[in-house]
Amino acid sequence: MNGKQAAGYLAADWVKDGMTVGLGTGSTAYWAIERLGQRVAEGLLIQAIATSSASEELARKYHIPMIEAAQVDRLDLAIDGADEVDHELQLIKGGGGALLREKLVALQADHFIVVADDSKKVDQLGVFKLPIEIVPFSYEWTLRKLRSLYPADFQLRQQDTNQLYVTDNGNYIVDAAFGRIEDAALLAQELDHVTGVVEHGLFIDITQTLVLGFADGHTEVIE
Ligand code: ABF
Repeated sequence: MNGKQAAGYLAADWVKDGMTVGLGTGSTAYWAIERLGQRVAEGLLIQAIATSSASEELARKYHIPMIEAAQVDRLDLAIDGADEVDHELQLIKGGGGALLREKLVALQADHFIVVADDSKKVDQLGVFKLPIEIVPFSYEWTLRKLRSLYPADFQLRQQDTNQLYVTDNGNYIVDAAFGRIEDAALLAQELDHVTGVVEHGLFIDITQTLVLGFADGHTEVIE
């Protein structure tokens, strides 16, 4: 069992009968969904919403009962991966492009659990490029605005050489190379106020539990 699987499997144990659960995206959340599927087959009664079509498909494959996100007013628990996590459990997410739905799901959850292998743990956020979702309308203006505000390198994410990446919500992603983010909470607040920015991958004060998995299969729980 590798670190991602160990973390995903352990996090799935937090789920109890009767819960409404948010299912994350990525190769670590994958294992949590698989383990939940096994538990559902053993009789666990839950309902779930997913942060991406890939996770929804996986959950359906495991016969996890799925409901519409719009039918949910709160979630008991959500489990998702991360691209970076610091000592205060602040995160960069969105490498997979699903940050908007991931943040909506995380914010609705009474308990948000991040699953990651130990390579995601950092002293300071920012080596991983921060994904920023922007609306296509006047996107060049939004990009110029971001460049005028920060000395970081901002690149529109490409799907391939001729095509921009488009999110599940029909928006574009800008990947911002900050290097080191000195004050992630402040940057998050500032980005919240840039017109044209829909959402960004800084998840500040949202995580209650980090389940970290290591290559030898052992896990560490940080709260
Ligand atoms: C999602 O998947 C993201 O927010 C993050 O970009 C990514 C982490 O993926 P993995 O677990 O595959 O490293 O949770």
